Amino acid sequence: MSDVELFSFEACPYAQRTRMMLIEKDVEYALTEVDLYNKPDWWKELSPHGKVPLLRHDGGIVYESRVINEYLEEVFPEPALMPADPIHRARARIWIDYCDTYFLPALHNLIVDRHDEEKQIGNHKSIQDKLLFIEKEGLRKLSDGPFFMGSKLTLVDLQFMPFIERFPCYEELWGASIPDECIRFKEWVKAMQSRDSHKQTANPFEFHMERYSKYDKAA
Ligand SMILES: N[C@@H](CCC(=O)N[C@@H](CS)C(=O)NCC(=O)O)C(=O)O
Repeated sequence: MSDVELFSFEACPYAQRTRMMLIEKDVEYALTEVDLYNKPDWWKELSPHGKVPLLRHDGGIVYESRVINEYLEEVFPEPALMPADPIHRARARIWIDYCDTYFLPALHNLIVDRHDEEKQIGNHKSIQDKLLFIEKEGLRKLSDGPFFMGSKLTLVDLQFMPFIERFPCYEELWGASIPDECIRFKEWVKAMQSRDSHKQTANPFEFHMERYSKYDKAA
């Protein structure tokens, strides 16, 4: 039996990517919660940059959620969570990258500019444009769904889902919205919400609101 330990934080969407991955792969693992507000000394020694998630497997350390999930895909190949043929694998990587390089920074700007009404108008448009790009260039062209790459869930779906779970807070607090044309996107959300990996790792709207509301109270 392999020895897998995940260092995580309940509210962290990046760590949730990896918790979902381990559930999808049906890998047994030990979960260690790290108090990020009061980092213990052992954590500072273990983690090079202090961020969760961090995976320890057979004595080796891996960090960065995307790299951890790719590593888990290699060491636990079944069920496969990447497409088999190279062109589809490349496309999956393009969308995994799109999430972190384009989509997440757009969401993050909503928090950064929360006190600037003018900038928020641009931020709302930017998020809508990105969701439409995901809908038209991603979901509709890649497959018939319900997942990004087809009938089977892949790492692409895990990359996005924790942030979409939190999207209602971005709507409620900072005025983001999903365009009506994002039909496939909404079907994708439903398909993801029905996965055990999501059900077992998701937190309710109120849980996320409590955390995100703190930004609004801060200067
Ligand atoms: N790029 C990283 C981001 C991880 C990250 O930002 N984790 C946050 C919690 S959601 C964290 O550990 N923050 C603690 C810190 O920055 O000191 C990944 O994908 O794993």
